[in-house]
Amino acid sequence: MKYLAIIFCLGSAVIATAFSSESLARNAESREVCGGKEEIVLTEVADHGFISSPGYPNNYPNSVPPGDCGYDLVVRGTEIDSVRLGFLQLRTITGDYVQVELRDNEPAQEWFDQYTGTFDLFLPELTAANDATVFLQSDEAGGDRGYLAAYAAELPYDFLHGEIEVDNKSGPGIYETSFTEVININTETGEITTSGDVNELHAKVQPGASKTYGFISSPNHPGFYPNNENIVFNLSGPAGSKFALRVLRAKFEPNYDYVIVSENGSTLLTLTGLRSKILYSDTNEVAVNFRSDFSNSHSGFLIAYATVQT
Ligand SMILES: *[C@@H]1O[C@H](CO)[C@@H](O)[C@H](O)[C@H]1NC(C)=O
Ligand SMILES: *[C@@H]1O[C@H](CO)[C@@H](O)[C@H](O)[C@H]1NC(C)=O
Ligand SMILES: *[C@@H]1O[C@H](CO)[C@@H](O)[C@H](O)[C@H]1NC(C)=O
Ligand SMILES: [Ca+2]
Ligand SMILES: [Ca+2]
Repeated sequence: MKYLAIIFCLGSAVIATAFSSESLARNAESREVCGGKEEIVLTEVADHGFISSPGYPNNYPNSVPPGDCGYDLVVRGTEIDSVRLGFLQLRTITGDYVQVELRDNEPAQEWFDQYTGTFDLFLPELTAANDATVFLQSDEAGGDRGYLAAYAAELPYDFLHGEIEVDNKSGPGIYETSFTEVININTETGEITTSGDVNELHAKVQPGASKTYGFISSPNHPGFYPNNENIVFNLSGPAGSKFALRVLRAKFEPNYDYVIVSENGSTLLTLTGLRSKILYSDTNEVAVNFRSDFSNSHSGFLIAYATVQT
């Protein structure tokens, strides 16, 4: 009786049919915590976002049963067939865990991983699969921040595997722009400003559900970026915080187009060609500089950023 009332409140046919009647009864308690797993469908027009444990960045609740506070990431595009998943923070304590399930078709394979502990600086690798399930389970006492993860559909095959064009440029790249666009992203106030065209800002920064995290990308991503770009994404967070940056996609003309991530004037990471990576800053200020020269472009980058309190 109790669980029927809760399903009625949710009004979601998808959640109701995802469980057999036995599992509904078993999960009735859990529905008071999260209401079951949420299905997230990735398509060509809705292909990236964030998932987190309940309450993140505050501590997750106690007594969350397995499978309740979770997400099923399902790819249903005509040109895309898998999802990339990258954690930006992952912290649980003994008795609690985050479970990650990855499934592939052709050949059919499944992987399960459970994470208990503090994974700052040692986050799991970026993974890709046809679909993914992520959920948190907790026991009756004690908790931590839980997790924040970014996901993005893998780009269509041609984008991923197509040759990176290298023309007969023999000298250094020529950067014909004198204008540097500075985009200031403040994760304390939530303010995002640009010295460039504010109407074009949405093509380079997409805030997440919280002001403390979001995505930055090359202009027009996953379309090809323009030549002669020079953009500095200036990320600043509250005193004492750090930034986690998760590179979900990166494809550039090698050597001539690139992203440099720096902190207080020192380079933390250079991205050119094709590469994926997670990194943490030491401080609350990070600059991400994207540059392209006068010719040849690619799909560019998609980076998830998050202010994390450790
Ligand atoms: C490649 O070289 C040819 C012959 O030297 C030249 O005509 C052409 O403009 C070059 N292409 C590029 C993109 O530099
Ligand atoms: C980057 O942001 C910080 C903090 O808001 C600010 O002090 C600094 O001037 C900004 N840098 C640029 C190049 O605008
Ligand atoms: C930034 O670099 C300067 C010069 O290298 C150094 O004196 C300063 O302590 C650094 N600041 C931080 C916050 O690391
Ligand atoms: Ca616990
Ligand atoms: Ca180029």
